[in-house]
Amino acid sequence: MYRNQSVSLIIPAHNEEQTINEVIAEFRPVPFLDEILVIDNNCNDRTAELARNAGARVVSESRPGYGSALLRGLDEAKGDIMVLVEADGSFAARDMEKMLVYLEDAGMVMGTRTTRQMLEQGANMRFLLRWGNVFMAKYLELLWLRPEEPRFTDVGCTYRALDRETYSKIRPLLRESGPEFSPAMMCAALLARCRVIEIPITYRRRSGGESKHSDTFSRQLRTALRMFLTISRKWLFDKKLLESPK
Ligand SMILES: Nc1nc2c(ncn2[C@@H]2O[C@H](COP(=O)(O)OP(=O)(O)OP(=O)(O)O)[C@@H](O)[C@H]2O)c(=O)[nH]1
Ligand SMILES: [Mg+2]
Repeated sequence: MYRNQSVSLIIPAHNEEQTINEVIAEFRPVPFLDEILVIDNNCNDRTAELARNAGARVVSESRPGYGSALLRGLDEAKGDIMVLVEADGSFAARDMEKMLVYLEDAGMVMGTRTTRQMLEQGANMRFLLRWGNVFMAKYLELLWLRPEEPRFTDVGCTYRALDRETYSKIRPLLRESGPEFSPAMMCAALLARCRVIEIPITYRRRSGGESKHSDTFSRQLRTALRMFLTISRKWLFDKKLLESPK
C-alpha cells in the first residue's frame, strides 16, 4: 500500500526466461507493492513457470503484441494504482517510489529514458533512438499545445504509473496491440483531460534475452512510423470517440 492505495505491478512478457526471475526478485522487496502480475504473451519458453515460482500472479494473453499484453494486465490488475514495467531488467525498482510521489499530483506519471545523465552504459538508447523519441514526443506536444501543453521527451517508455480513475477514463480509447500502445496511452490521457507528468528514470541495458522491437535500424524505423501514425490518428479521430454517446 502506498498512502492507503494498493499498488499493482504489471509486467508484459514474451519469452523472457532469462530475465523474468531477476526482475521479480528486484521488485518484490518494494514495501508498498501489493501485487506482481506477469502477462504471459504466448511465451514458448519457461517464462510463466519461472514467474509463478518467483511469486507473481501469471495471466495468459493469446492476442500477440506488447499493447495487447499491457491492456490485459491493466484490465486484470487489482490495485488502485497500476505501474507498468518491462520484463527485461531495463528499469530499476528504486525509481517506482519517485513515480508514486509524483502521482499525487497527476493522473499518470511517465518515465523518460532520454535524460542522458540517467542512462546506464550500454543501455539501448543511443543517439538515434534517443532523438527519435524526443522528436516524436515534441510532435505530440505540438498537437496538444492547446490547451494542455504537455511536456514530453519520450514516447516509448513502458515504465509508467497511473491511477484507477485515469484508467477508467482512457480505457475506451485503448485498442493498439503493438509498441504504438505506449504513445497511444499518452494521447488517450491527454484526450481525456488527465494530468500527465514525465520524470527522468534510470534506463539500463536489457539484462539478457532478445530485444523485440528496437534492436535493428529497420525495426526502430518501423516502430517509429507506427508511433507517428498512431499519434496522428489519435489526435485526428479519437476525440470523437470520447464525445460520441454510448
Ligand atoms: N515486442 C513484443 N514485446 C512483448 C510482447 N508481449 C510482451 N512483450 C514484452 O514487452 C516488453 C518490451 O519488449 P522489448 O523487447 O524489451 O522492447 P524494447 O524495450 O523496445 O527493446 P529493448 O531495447 O530490447 O528493451 C518486454 O518486457 C517484452 O517481453 C509481444 O508480443 N511483442
Ligand atoms: Mg525493453
